[in-house]
Parts: sequence; structure tokens; C-alpha cells
Amino acid sequence: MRGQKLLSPKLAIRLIFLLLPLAVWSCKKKEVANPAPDVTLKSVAPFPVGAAINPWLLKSNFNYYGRVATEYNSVTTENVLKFDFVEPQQNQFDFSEGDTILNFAKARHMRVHGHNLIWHNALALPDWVINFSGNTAAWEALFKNHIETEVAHYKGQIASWDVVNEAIRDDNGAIRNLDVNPGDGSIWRRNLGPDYIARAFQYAHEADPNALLFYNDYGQEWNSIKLDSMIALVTGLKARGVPISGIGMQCHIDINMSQANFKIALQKLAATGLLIHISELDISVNPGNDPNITYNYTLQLQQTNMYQYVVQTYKNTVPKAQQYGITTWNVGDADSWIPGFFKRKDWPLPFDSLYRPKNCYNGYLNGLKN
Ligand code: 9MR
Repeated sequence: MRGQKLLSPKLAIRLIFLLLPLAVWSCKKKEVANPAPDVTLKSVAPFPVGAAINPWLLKSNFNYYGRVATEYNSVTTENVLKFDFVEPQQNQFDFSEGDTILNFAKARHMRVHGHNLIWHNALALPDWVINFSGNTAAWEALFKNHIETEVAHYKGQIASWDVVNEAIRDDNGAIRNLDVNPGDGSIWRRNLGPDYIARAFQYAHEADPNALLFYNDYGQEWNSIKLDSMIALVTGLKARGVPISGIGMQCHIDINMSQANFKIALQKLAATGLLIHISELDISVNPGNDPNITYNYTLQLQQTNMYQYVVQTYKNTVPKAQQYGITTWNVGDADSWIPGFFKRKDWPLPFDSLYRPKNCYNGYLNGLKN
């Protein structure tokens, strides 16, 4: 009886009309609900997460394109901003493929990290530099012109640069100069003198005062001599007022990496007060080059645990204000540099060759969450 009084037929009809759209909407919502949780690396990461990418795959592989767009909020230019791509002939600059990456990233509000301005490695130097025979002033002019032109082209658009890459020797921590092994020395140090590193940062800073500038190198987690000399280099630069903002720890590691050494390296690097970028992460499962290896359960588990360890330790060891982010070197196993370079089977990345998440992707995710 009471109910009848409270809800007159008129009111009931009104209520039905009012509530009907809500009921339809909630049924529809259930129909289209995706049973898979809507989680991506960037959705859980407390710092930027990225990958080194290549413009031809962006243009030709839909799975690659989609994966990069979905998972990451930062990208590094793997090869197309290296010296040989950008200035293949003296003073003839080609930014076409760098621009492809930039435009892709811009449209998605992703951060772009430019890799790299100065590297000794002949794989990334054009012949005209390798064969250049000018005097010191001519060397300085080509060095300065290259850095300034490249940084100026992307002024205000590329957030950060690896200004100098891999300048330190593995064997004794000295700045590369003469060749130890053929090709191991630095054409830059030989022709420009020991202070070329400071000047590279200076020239880059003058071309874009707002860009963050990094020294990038490998081996921090296995070579304490190199680690200490890298720290001496960057702290020395900082003390002199050279505009350096951060250090790139490449982290081309494998499933057997010493976790204790990795943590010590991160602590020492963070103590410089500079930004710390894990800049080229990949985790090899076949460091011993076993030709008969299969990507079995044990290897996948070890790799998953190592991804989780690295990401979690970075997150919990590096002070928040210094966390520039984590970047993997490539996206999926099919585009990894490792199988080609070492001529071996390997599966070092969080995505498989069709760009589907692998088990170690969950390690990466768990590391971000814990
Ligand atoms: O992945 C890059 C590969 O495709 C290039 O052939 C090579 C030479 O330019 O460089 C590779 O990237 C390297 C990066 O520039 C610096 N750190 C080590 C990376 C793997 O060799």
C-alpha cells in the first residue's frame, strides 16, 4: 500500500524513461568490455618509458607502429640521427628520416631523445670524416658545424641528446685516443685534443639551451674501472660548468648479470646528482653464443626475473627527480641489433617478432609496479 502511494503510475513511467538510457548504456558497456586488463608500460610507469625506433618499420609494419604508439611515451632515434645519416657529405644535411620519427612522436605527445651527436665508431661515420685530412682548425669547424646544425634543426622539438657516445676505453678507463684494437680509438680525440667532450656539450647547448644533454656509455654494470672514470668525467664537466644534464647507462646485459654490481653502479651514478637514463636496455638469453639454443621456459623465466629486477631497482634506487626513464634498444626480437651483430640466436626484448608481449614483458610491468 505504501509503495503505491510513494510511486504513482505517472511517476513510475517517468522513472522508466529516465532510467532506460542508463540501463541500455550499462548493458552495452558489459557487451563491449574487454576481458584483458587495459595495462601498458606507459600506463603504469612513474617515469618515461621508451624504445629505440626505426622509421622504415614505422612506415611498413603495422604491428610495430601500433606497439610503439601504445606502450611508450618516449622514443630514441636508433640510427637516423647518427653522423653518417645526417651529414653523409660535408655540409649536406639530411634530416628526412629523423623527421619521420619526430612527426610520429609529436602527433602522440611522446618525448624524443636524439642519439647521438658524436661517436668514434666507424659504423656510424661517413667516409668523408674518416678520410678527412684538414688541420686542427678544420677538424674543429666540421665538428662544431655538425653539432650545431643538427641540434638547431630540432631546437625545441628534441628534448634531449646523447651528445658524446662511448668515449671511454674498456681496458683502463682512459678517454679513447689511439686504437687499442683496430677501430677502437677515437678520431675525435686524436684530431681535437682531450677537451673535445666539453666542447661538444658547449656547442650543443648553444644551439638549443633548453635541450637536456647526456653522456652515454656501456659497461657500468660489469666494469668498475670504466664506471669510476665515467663518474670522474661527468663530475669534472659539471664542476667546470659544462652544460651536462645526465648520464646514459646503456645496459646491454644478459640473464647472468651481477645484480649486486648493477645496483652499486646505479647508486654511484645517482650520487652525481645528474639525470640517469637507462638508455639502451636489452637482456640477452644467449651470451654464450650457443648455436643450438632454444628459447625454453627456464631462459624465459630468468629473463623475466632480470627485467623485473632491473626496472624495479632503477625505480627504487635512483631518486625520483633523477629518473629520466628506461629505454629498450629496439622494440621486438625481430628488430633487435643482437642476432645480426653477434651472428647468433637471441630473444632479448619484451616483444616477440610479431610485436606481441612476451613473458619478460610481465617482468618489466611488475618492476614498474613494485
Ligand atoms: O642498433 C644499432 C645498429 O643498428 C647499428 O648498425 C649500429 C651502428 O650504427 O649501432 C647500433 O646501436 C648502438 C648504439 O648506437 C650505441 N650503443 C650500442 C648500440 C648497439 O650496438
